[in-house]
Amino acid sequence: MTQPQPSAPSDVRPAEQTLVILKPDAVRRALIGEILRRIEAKGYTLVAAELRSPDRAVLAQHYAEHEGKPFYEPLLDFMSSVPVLVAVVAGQRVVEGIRALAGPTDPTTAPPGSIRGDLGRDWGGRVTENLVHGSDSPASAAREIGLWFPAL
Ligand code: IDP
Ligand code: MG
Repeated sequence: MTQPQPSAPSDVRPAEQTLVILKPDAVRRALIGEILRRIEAKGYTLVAAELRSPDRAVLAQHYAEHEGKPFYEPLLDFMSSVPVLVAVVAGQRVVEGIRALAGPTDPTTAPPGSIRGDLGRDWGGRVTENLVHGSDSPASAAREIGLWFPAL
């Protein structure tokens, strides 16, 4: 009887990478382990992870698309309030996979089962605290990984 042959590496689509940030509320609430557990349980791979106290300049570049919005300055203040866990995560279609795991921006209405839906809520502040950042497209992922991990 013939055994099934293992797939040749050429049968596997190349892995994609995305930038994930566990934001100050995740760090403060000691949810780093729980959030990384969900990412690993989904099957994605950590390529890099580091606790960082980012410069305001890095945060300004990271959130450049939001410059001028009412929550922009509070967002930068919030993101520099406590060290954040910045990570590069890899896997096929990981950009959309991490966005799905995180759930939509508003934690009050984010579906149960998602990180924001299960673990987040409205705390009444000027910034929506929603625990986790994930790049919103492969192009954003490449830009953000280049910003946070220029050596990768
Ligand atoms: P995303 O993190 O789901 O991609 P974005 O629209 O890119 O959401 O916004 C970046 C971050 O800015 C959000 O995750 C949240 O922390 C904050 N934010 C977005 N919209 C608002 C708002 O209307 N009020 C307060 N904070 C906001
Ligand atoms: Mg975004």
